[in-house]
Amino acid sequence: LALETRLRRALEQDEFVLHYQPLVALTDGRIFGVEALVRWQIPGEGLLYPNHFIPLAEETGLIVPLGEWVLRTACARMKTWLDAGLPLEMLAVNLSPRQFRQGDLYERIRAVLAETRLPSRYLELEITETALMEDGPENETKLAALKALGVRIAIDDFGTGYSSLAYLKRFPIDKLKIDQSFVRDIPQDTSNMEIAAAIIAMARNLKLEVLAEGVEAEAQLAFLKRHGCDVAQGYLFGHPVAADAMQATLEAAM
Ligand code: G
Ligand code: G
Ligand code: MN
Ligand code: NA
Repeated sequence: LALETRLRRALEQDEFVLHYQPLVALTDGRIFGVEALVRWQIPGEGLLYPNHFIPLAEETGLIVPLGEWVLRTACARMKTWLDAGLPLEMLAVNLSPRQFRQGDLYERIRAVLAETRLPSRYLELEITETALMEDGPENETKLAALKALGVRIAIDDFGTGYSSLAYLKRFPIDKLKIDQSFVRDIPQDTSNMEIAAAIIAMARNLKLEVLAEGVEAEAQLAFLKRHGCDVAQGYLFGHPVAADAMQATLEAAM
């Protein structure tokens, strides 16, 4: 079967799963949040990672129902974790460019929050620079509406998109997520170190939170801390894992 047909059927047959990766505060090392990351559990086969199916889902529009499933599933899980008393402050969910373009995005997000009874302040939407830069003016209104709803906005893969930086002062953004390509070769790659340090400094001056992605080594962590990075994510702290495993980790840390 063509991948598109399989993808469509997978959605009907509930073959997607969410993994969760810890978001860690660098001040005290605490897991304060999680990012939901989708995987495709093909029956009888292994887990398929998003790089293998998100682009096609985006192209075919299947990302809209898939993204809605991700949002609903992640919000519902977050609600059970909060009800269980786990000390989480944030759930991050990725929005694809096509999802962000939906005219009724605000209504859809509000509906999922109402349905799952997750207070909006716990939800952070991750949007890439590229998505934000498409179509311009109405995006400002769209983000303002989402902010008024109480959700938070993060720029994912910051530094890799085509952007003018001017949007940082126009748009109501809460957080920059420094792309892992700038973190990967710290402390060998001095250009990456300059870029990471500059993004952290800029974010702090603009009163934005800043998260470093892809932190794998103690030397990277030390560098990020020294430069005043708030929060981080990466294999050093934890891989993305299934919901039950994430819950066990969170319970053990209580
Ligand atoms: O773990 P990782 O392989 O999950 O993710 C690879 C890429 O897929 C990242 O760019 C990530 O943002 C994207 N991705 C993961 N989960 C989702 C999702 O639920 N929706 C969208 N749109 N992208 C996702
Ligand atoms: O684009 P986005 O930031 O949503 O995607 C996060 C991606 O980065 C996922 O594929 C996730 O599995 C991956 N990831 C998370 N932590 C690390 C890390 O420490 N190293 C590497 N190489 N990838 C990571
Ligand atoms: Mn992300
Ligand atoms: Na990223």
